[in-house]
Amino acid sequence: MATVKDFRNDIRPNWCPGCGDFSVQASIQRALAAMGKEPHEVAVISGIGCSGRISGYINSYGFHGVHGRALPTAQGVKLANRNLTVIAAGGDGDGFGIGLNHFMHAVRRNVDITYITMDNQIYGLTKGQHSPTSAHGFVAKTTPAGNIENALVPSQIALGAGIGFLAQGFSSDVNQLVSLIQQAIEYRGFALINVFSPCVTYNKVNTYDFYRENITNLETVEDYDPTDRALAMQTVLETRGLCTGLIYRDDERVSYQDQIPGYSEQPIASMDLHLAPELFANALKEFA
Ligand SMILES: Cc1ncc(C[n+]2csc(CCOP(=O)(O)OP(=O)(O)O)c2C)c(N)n1
Ligand code: SF4
Repeated sequence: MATVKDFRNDIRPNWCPGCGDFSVQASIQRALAAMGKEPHEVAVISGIGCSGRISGYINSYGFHGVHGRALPTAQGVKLANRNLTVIAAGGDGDGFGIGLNHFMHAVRRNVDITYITMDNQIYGLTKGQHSPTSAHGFVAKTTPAGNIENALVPSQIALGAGIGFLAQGFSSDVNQLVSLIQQAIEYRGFALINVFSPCVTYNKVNTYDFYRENITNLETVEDYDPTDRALAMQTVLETRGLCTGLIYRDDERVSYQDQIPGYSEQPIASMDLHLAPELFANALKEFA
């Protein structure tokens, strides 16, 4: 059986020391090993950004794609090979800026994949511009006098769009994140885990201490019921999205692939798609 070590490769992440993304990488590896997965059973598909590099740092199938486009690729991979555990990953800019349209449609469509966003409320890779999740008033290179736009709150958008599984984690709480990733992978449908993952180099406001002081951990809230959608919405509104744990889960929703008429049990990836010579010759004749 694979261990955490088997999900590691020999590529050293070039993230800054202290970057929250290290914990996300370790949590994914721990969750996969704890679930008894093997590296060849997993595909990690990422967008562009510091966080997007994560697909290269996990020993599994991987695809480091185009900025904002991790989700369409990940959904395609899952539909072509339903036996794979598919994890899409990227930053808040990748997922909720340029990729927001794909996010809304992935929620609506409900293909069985897990999406892990590393939300540092800034563009890290391109060296510190404000992002869609940056707070109003936030000072960045692109907003020297303070951000005049309001922040987009991923949890509110996800619930509003009708998501079936929503959780949030924090890079400082690896045990919680490992458990959330396992639950999200087990969930049969589209699952989002938005992780508060500090950028220690460019964001001096949303630091580890900031999150420690401002996050409400729903696991400590008595009587919180993650199956109650109205309560989930009320909670993300009241906390302005600054809450962690399992926020909402709907086990009644049916996944996309479970509704495709005639969807083959055998993945395309393992079908013998070779064309018999006579069929090929006949096909050529049609163009003669
Ligand atoms: C189509 C396109 N537009 C813009 C860029 C430049 N770009 C690369 S990463 C990025 C944003 C990175 O921020 P985020 O997605 O939040 O990830 P982080 O680096 O913070 O992990 C941008 C704007 C690009 N690579 N491709
Ligand atoms: S710039 Fe920020 S997000 Fe990028 S690796 Fe460094 S700490 Fe992480």
